[in-house]
Amino acid sequence: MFQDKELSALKNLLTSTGNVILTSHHNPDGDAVGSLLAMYHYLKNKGLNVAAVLPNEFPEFYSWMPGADEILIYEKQSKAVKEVFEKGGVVFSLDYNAFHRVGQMTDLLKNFKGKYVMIDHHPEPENGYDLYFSNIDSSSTGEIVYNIIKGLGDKELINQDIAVALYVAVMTDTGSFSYSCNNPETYRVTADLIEKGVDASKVHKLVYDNYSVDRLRLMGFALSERMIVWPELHSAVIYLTKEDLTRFNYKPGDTEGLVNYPLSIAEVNVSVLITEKERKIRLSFRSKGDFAVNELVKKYFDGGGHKNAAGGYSYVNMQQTLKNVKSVLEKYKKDLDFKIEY
Ligand SMILES: [Mn+2]
Repeated sequence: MFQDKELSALKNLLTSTGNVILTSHHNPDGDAVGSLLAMYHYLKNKGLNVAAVLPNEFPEFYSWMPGADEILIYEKQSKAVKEVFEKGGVVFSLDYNAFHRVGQMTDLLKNFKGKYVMIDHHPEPENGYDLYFSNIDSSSTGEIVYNIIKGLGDKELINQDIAVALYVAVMTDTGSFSYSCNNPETYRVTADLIEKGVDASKVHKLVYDNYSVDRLRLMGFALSERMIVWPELHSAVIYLTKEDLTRFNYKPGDTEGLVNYPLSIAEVNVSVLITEKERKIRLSFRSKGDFAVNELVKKYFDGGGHKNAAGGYSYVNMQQTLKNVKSVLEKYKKDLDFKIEY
């Protein structure tokens, strides 16, 4: 997948550096945590001095993953993280394509005195990196990490811990192999990971059958009380206010996957999850077929992402945000009127 030139540049970078810092994006998902931990174990086993850093806490249902307790969380351990960055060396951006995606860690990353490597599958990677492993056709960053390790001739170094981390990355970023899953290569990688000792059904249970009572009730409430369907726009939104989240003792990750549920309605082609945060409103878009939500989000909601999954922000109140979302979708009314057929 990647050229020898890039791989040998990476090899040189790794042999010449004394310090590696692995990072992933704000509000880390399974691909962020999985690709981070896979690289962490791999480089540590290679004898490198490596730190794994996340801007804020990952969801509790990833805490069972081997090495998860060794990840430094900037929000809680800013001093330790700053010390790691002061050492210089190489910083890796896993599963994100622009500096600002690390939220509160952005300045730290920008002022870093060392080399930058991006490993990611989002479109339009930002300039400023020394080395790119960017492929938008990969199911996940985890799949790219697998190909890098293999490309470096270290396939036999993929042990069970690395394989499990990579499997979590692929599984979560494909919605358990239900989207971004048309490339046979993804299954070759997955088959290999299972051969390395991944118990696929157990991993699925650990990630998905790990709800708190509050989380499941929040989901029920969201679907029955907070979902609006606009049949003429083939769209549905779920909106959750701060009060709603507090009522169900919201914890990070509690709304993960919720945005996909309205898409299970036959006529719905776009689903939007709108959640009220401290000083802004977060929007998460999902779509079916060829309707590209990343373009819409980039144009109107200060964000971006993949064709069928993108996220952005709104800086007005919830009622106004709902109105804005509806009027933006109205602009796409014609494009939204389609049916998935065999
Ligand atoms: Mn990803």
